[in-house]
Amino acid sequence: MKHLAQRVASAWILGSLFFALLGPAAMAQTKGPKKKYNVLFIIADDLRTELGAYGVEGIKTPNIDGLAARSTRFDRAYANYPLCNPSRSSFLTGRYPTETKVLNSNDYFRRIDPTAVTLPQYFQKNGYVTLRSGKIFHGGIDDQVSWTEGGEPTNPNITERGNPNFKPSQPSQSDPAQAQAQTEGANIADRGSDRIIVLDGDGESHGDYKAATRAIEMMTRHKDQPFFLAVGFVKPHSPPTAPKKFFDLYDVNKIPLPVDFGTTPHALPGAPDISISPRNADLFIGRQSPPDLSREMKRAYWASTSFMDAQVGRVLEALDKNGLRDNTIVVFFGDHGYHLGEKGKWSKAYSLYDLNLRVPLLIAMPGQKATASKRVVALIDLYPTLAELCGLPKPDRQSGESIARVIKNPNADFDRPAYSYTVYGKSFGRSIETAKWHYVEWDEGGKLGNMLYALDDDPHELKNLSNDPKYAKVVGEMKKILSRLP
Ligand SMILES: [Ca+2]
Repeated sequence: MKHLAQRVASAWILGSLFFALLGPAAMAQTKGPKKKYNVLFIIADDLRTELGAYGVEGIKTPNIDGLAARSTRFDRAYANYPLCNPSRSSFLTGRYPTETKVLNSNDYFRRIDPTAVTLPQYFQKNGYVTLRSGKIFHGGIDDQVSWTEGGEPTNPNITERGNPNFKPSQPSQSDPAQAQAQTEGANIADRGSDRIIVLDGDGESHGDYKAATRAIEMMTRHKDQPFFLAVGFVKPHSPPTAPKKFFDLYDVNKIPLPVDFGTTPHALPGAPDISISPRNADLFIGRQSPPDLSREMKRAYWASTSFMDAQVGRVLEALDKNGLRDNTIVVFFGDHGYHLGEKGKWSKAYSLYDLNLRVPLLIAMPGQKATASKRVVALIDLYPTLAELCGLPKPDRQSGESIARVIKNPNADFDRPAYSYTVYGKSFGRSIETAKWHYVEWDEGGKLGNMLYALDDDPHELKNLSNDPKYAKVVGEMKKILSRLP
């Protein structure tokens, strides 16, 4: 023992001598902490996996595809609720919608849980500058304490549950993305039976263009300190909007319609009626969607997506111009999926079908190569993931799990069902996605129906297997998983 102690002591003396000779600067170089990563957190609104990077033929999304070429692409990433406010409140706090209790477009999560610590707020507590540009939380329900810069007071009218004086939130003057509704009024061209908006030039008048400009300005000004920059684009959320040049990218006759296309929203035979709401909420509202107008509408969604892609490109270009690519983690994703005529539906509300829950998710670590993962992950996993990737302490009260290991190795073990929820009138639906199955229960115990799909064999979810006795055991396993979830 004495011998060992002497050896340790002499090693220590030698070490001290070494650093004394080289001085503190060398010590910092050899042992000091690495420069903290920045986070560039980009959200698109109502964007399903409708991107070139996800194998969709014909759509033009060169900038997001370029990001995918240096990212881990998640092929089975899911929103935890198919609606803006509940989804965003969930992934920004790392809690399931059934835990945040935010289940509509009007509730403010902090009113329900004043102690919530949001993802940007957590970064701020850990020494980051947190910057917001555009729609991150839902319109009118920003969380000002989350942001060092760019936050806005929450509109009290929108957040009071059951308030008889409730008014929809007014577009904000100070935030360009929220003000987009005002600027969009200028160049309306009615194409078909729904409102499709064609902008002039590069779309400089639009909130998404302005949100990118503001993000670039913030990034440039804060490039020397660790930042968490959240940029939220409202496209391709309805109304479909883009400058003319993005419509011109597409020949309307070549826009494909889905295999289960219909002119009115309806569940397929064998699926519960409640699985498709009879009324569209976003596009073709309260009217039929014949094939020619549907092609026109889908083209407009594509144009709108290409316009948003161009704004992502501007922000990524600024990242490079500022020399920040080597120390910035880039995350790009959508807040939930969408129906573009599948099962006759043109919106997102109340659907728990796979395409309505699945979102694009790209995470680019500095210096990594393109890779793709088939692991089932969920948006609530983002919070603990970004904390781990940036070396922050493990955050409290997280219902998701870090997927950092899947980013490093796309085949790493990660076996957690993605759990999604929706309210539908006085009923509700619960969905779980596993490696092999997608299971949905409508109302308590499936009182209003259930659905089971084998996605590898039936990617469009055409054949509900839940009532086939052959799959009774699988249904039993799925019920067991659901029973453990909040
Ligand atoms: Ca949305």
